[in-house]
Formats: sequence, C-alpha cells, structure tokens
Amino acid sequence: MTHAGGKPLINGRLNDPIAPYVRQTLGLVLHEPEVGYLVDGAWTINRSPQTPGVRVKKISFKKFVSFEVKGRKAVQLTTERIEKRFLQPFAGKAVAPPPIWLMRQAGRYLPEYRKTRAEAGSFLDLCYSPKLAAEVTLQPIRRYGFDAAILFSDILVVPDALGQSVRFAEGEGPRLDPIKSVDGLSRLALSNTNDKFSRVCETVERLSQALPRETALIGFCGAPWTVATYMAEGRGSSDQAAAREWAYADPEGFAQLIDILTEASIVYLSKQIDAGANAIQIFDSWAGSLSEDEFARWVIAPTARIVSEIRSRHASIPIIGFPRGAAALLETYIHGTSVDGVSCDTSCPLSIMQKIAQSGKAVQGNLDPLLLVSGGDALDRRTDAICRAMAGLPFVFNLGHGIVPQTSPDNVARLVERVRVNRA
Ligand code: 1CP
Repeated sequence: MTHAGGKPLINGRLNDPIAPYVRQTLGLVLHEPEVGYLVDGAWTINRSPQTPGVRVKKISFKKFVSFEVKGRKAVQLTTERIEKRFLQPFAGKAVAPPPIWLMRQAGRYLPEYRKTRAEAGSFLDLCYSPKLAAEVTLQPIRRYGFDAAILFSDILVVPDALGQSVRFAEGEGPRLDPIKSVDGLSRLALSNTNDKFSRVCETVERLSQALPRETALIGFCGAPWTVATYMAEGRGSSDQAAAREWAYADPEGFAQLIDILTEASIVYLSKQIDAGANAIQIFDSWAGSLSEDEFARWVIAPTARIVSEIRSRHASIPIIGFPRGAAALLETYIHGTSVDGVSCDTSCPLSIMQKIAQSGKAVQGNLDPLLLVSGGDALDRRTDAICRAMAGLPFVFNLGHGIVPQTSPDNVARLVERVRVNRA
C-alpha cells in the first residue's frame, strides 16, 4: 500500500474485484459480486443488502473512487493504473500504438549512464546508491519517454545480499566465489538481506515519486534457476554447466539452494511492490538450457511459488515471466506458473506470441537487439512486422534480450518513433 496526500491509496486494476481491497484496509469481509467491479474505467456497484453500511462515493471517474464504510473512509481505489498505458495489456487489453520499453534501456550505450557509472565507482555501488540508481533509471525515460521504467539494479543483488559477495570488474561480467554443493549454503542467510534490499527499495520509492504519472515502474528479480546458475558457476559462461551438474548429482541439495532463492525473491519482490513498483518481471535467462522434466522442477515450480505468494500479498500486481530460450515450453510455463504475461526472446515465432496473446495473456517482445545495432530499413521492416502481427492483441513492444553497449542511441530513437506510428 502506498500513500498519497496522507490518505490510504490502493491501486486497483481493470476488472479487479473490489472486496479484497476493502478487506485489506478494514478487515471487513464483503460479498462478491455484490460489491462490484471496476470495468473499463467505470465502476459498477451493486449495493449489497448484506453489507448495508457500504457506500460508494464517486469523486472522479478519471482519478479515483473512494469507499466509505459506515461513515469511515475505507479505501481509495485509484484508476491511476488505467492511465499507465503499459499496464493495460496485463488486463487483457490491446493498446495502439503498443506500449514500449526495452530490456537494459539503462546501460552503457547511453553516454549519461557511463558518466553516472564512473561517478558511482563500482557497478554494485551504483545499484546500492538510491540517488544514482534512480538517476540512471530515469535517463532513458527522459530521452525516449518509454511507457515503463525498469528499476536499475541487477539479478545478482540477491546472492550478494544473501552473503555470497559479488564483484563486477570494469568491462567484465560478474564474479562470485562459486558454490558448487550443499556445503557452500551455510554462507547464505535470508536474515542478511535486509540492509541491501532496503537500499534497492529506497530507489523504488524515489522513482515512484519522480516518474511521470503515465510511466509505469517495473521491479524485478532473477528467477531462482538463473540466479543459481551464476552462484554455482561464479560468472557468466557459455553454458552455465555447474548448476546443471550439481542439480543432476544432488537434486535434494540443489533444491535447498532453489528454496533459499525462492524465499529471498518473495521477500525482495514484496518489498519492491510495497515501495511502489507497478509490475514485476522475473528474469529466467537460462530457462532454455533445461530438458522438460528439469524445467518443470527448477523453472516452473519455484516461479509458481513466487507468483502465488506475491498474489496472496498483492492481489493486483501484474507479474511477467521471461523464460528465455524456452519458446517450445512457453505455454506449459504460463499454465504452470500463472504469470500475467511473458516476455519472449528473439527466437520465439510471432505465431506463438499471437496464440498466447489471443488467450488473453500479455506478451512482450521480441526484436533482435542486434537489429537495433544495425538499424536502417531492416530495423523499420521488422518493427512493422512485429507491430502488425500483434495489432489488436494485449502486447508490449520490447527486445528479445537486452540492449547491447554498441547500440547507437539514435537507433533507439528511430525504433520508438517507428513503434509509435502504429496506431491501427
Ligand atoms: O558495466 C556495466 O555498467 C554493467 C552492465 C550491466 C547492466 C547495465 C549489468 C551487469 N547489469 C545491468 C543492469 C541490469 N541487469 C538490469 C537493469 C535495468 C535495465 O534493464 O535497464 C536488469 C534488469 C538486469 C538483469 C540481469 N542481470 C539479467 C537478466 C536479463 C538478461 O540480460 O538475461 C542477467 C542474466 C544479469 C547478470 C548480469 N549483470 C551484468 C551482466 C553483464 C550480466 C550478464 C552476465 C553474463 O551472463 O555474462
């Protein structure tokens, strides 16, 4: 719950039942569907004879609606989410032109990022400095007016906070002292995480104040499987083999690591939502390295647990999964995890993206980041093809993976302009 103007403010979402919000603020159980639903920005209220004290006070259709229960203000439901275009596909709605944000939209391709990064010292110092992390999050929003900002942080903040210290040498990827068996788990403790998680959440708080009202804020974490691959390997490699080797050799021991990461991710994401994140993305960059059974155990099961825990605490937050490299298992993933939407990598066929979006789930994707490097007509053509294929469906334009450092900022501007002429 966040506060605005000193009043309780809970963000409702299109088609959300109202009763859980009332229950959350007043502990009062209302009977659905008697209380009503928010549908397409208008409230439909069926007065309940069983809850005679409930009165709905409409302040403004556009901004918010407040409820009074027995003369006491219970809850104020804002329609703010509806104004954030990015969030609409997660209520199953198509938006034209499609909302756009790009993975790694803050990063080394931007000169202003390089400057702030140099000021911060190390990469992790940047992640743990709320002022500087908020600044680099805002940089691409100022330049391009993306529909969503993504918190500037890294998936490896979680192992770092748990106690496996992480280093980022300049121009190199992450380095960790690898944990390759159950013996290494004693180094980790959820009770260690508070200070570092709080610093990241202070960045979220700053951003929820600083961002334009129409811009959504995405919080995130790495999925347990992907984070475990870095913890076992000690770095990024071509195959992240160490985690698979451990999982095959000692599945029970490896499950303990996955459990620790699942718990930590639930705590971390909940804190980000409390601090003001409007949506959550779970990055599973190494999901595609697993066979079907292992995928069910190490990707789907822990993600499903995170989703259900987050839902029980924050009923209306959109949760997006990114099981990279797993197009063939995408429908199994959606069904098994109950995410509200998926990000698709470049290899995912548009026909699969269409099918998922037709089922009402939001889809993000999936332009090749290298096409954004080469630019020109080929970039325009593929951008148009993606927008055409996804027109009329709940879709958010994105890349299939992160922006690479050699990308020209002008090409990003060209892409954003091109996406925004798709008004059909
Ligand atoms: O030198 C630098 O400035 C570091 C480059 C960099 C950046 C900009 C790293 C190191 N992380 C980040 C930020 C980051 N990482 C964000 C911030 C928000 C944004 O997108 O703008 C996010 C969401 C991530 C997520 C992340 N980190 C993932 C999942 C998505 C993906 O890219 O697959 C992964 C796998 C990481 C690990 C990581 N952090 C950094 C690097 C270079 C890597 C990859 C290591 C490897 O596999 O080689």
